[in-house]
Amino acid sequence: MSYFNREIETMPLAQLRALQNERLKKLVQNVYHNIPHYRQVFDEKGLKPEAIKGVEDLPQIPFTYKSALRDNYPFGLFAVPREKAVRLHCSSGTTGKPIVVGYTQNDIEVFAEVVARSLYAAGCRPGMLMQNAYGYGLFTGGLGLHYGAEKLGMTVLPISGGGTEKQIMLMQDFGSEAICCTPSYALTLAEAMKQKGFTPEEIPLKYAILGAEPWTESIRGAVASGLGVAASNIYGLSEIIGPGVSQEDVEESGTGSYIWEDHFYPEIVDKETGDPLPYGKEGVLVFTTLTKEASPVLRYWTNDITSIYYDKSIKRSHIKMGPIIGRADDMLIIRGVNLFHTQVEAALDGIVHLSKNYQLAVSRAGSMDEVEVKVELAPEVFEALSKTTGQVLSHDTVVQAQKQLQIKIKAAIGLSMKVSVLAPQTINRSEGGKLNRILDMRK
Ligand code: DLL
Repeated sequence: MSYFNREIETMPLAQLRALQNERLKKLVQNVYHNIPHYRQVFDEKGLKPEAIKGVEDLPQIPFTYKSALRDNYPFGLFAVPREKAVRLHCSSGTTGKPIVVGYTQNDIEVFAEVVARSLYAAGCRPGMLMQNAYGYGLFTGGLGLHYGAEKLGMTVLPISGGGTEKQIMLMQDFGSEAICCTPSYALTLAEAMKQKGFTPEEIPLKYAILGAEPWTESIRGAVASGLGVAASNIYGLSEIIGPGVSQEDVEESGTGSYIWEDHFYPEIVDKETGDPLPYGKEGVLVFTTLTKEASPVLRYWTNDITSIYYDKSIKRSHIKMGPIIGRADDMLIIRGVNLFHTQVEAALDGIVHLSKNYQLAVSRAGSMDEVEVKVELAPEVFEALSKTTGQVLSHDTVVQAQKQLQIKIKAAIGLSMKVSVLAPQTINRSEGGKLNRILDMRK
């Protein structure tokens, strides 16, 4: 099959709704009869599965929170016997135990299909060489992108995350045309290649498919100029399927990412009341998996904050979502001020000596919350300074950059924060290459 999947991706809205309604009715019957948790949720509300006739009835159904996956660990939310799942993935939970999701053979095919669609939208074509630098393993990124790229007919290099030297060597030797990784790793690669003296024109990459953590237009700019690529956003979460829930079209850059709504039905709801919000309003993103067999979910509360909207001047009929501007559970309240870490990222924009690799360390001194912004120096600045002084962190240039950031943060956000400038690669990355943006030491 070829991707673009014209029949599905340009399906008239009325037809798409009819398809969603059909799928939803089946899904509700399935979860009611096969997952005790959902039967209990429905019974407690006195809600009959037959009452759900289409997507407009979804608000009658209570949300599914991460806690439901945790409480039913490991396989309690499966709609099929564990033996029918051909694969399991895990993602970190709020406690020590991860949350577990299963995939039937058909789920694996749907997963590959939505990722193949996504990669096509990102500019990838059959025959191109894809360097897959997402972590392979329990994380959905590696295998998710892998199967999708194969399905599209690409040549996949399953190099996984890390090992920057080898990434660069194989990229140059093999001529990788596309790379998928986290935005922070794309920046690391760009910095490393610059240090080695490569110009963007000497890098074979054309496309970068970035996701698994929030990022901004300023990061897009840095990756585009550093690697000489067109970078697009891929979004997803384990509880829904993994990467490929939504994807930005490379030719519609900055206008949002298409949600493949024949499989994943989105809603935006108020983060306090749970009430549905109109298109274009920001709130918590909620998903219902319309076709998942092993781990279906109804109204999964992602905690991701964004908006959804139909964009008329575009190639596909599916709804789009904006960038993730924060997490409902990640929003910090610091001395009464609401704070998203992306606001600090925006303040970093234009401070050339600092990289975009940062972390907010939140602590409490007495009753006052304190935020320390830890930010890594740009590698080339670090190197130049080490050569001249050997005393990187007290150098004037560093102090200046530090002050500049402090002043910008105060002006833009209204908070005074301590800024610490660190050597490159000193902030911890977690499994999958993600940089934890918030280190909350108050709890
Ligand atoms: O991160 C799946 C994925 C892999 C997506 C590779 C894209 C590429 P989880 O580990 O379950 O799954 O984490 C899901 O990561 O709820 C968001 O908060 C965040 N996230 C994922 N993609 C994006 C993105 C994978 N493009 C959680 N922009 C989600 C912002 C993202 N946040």
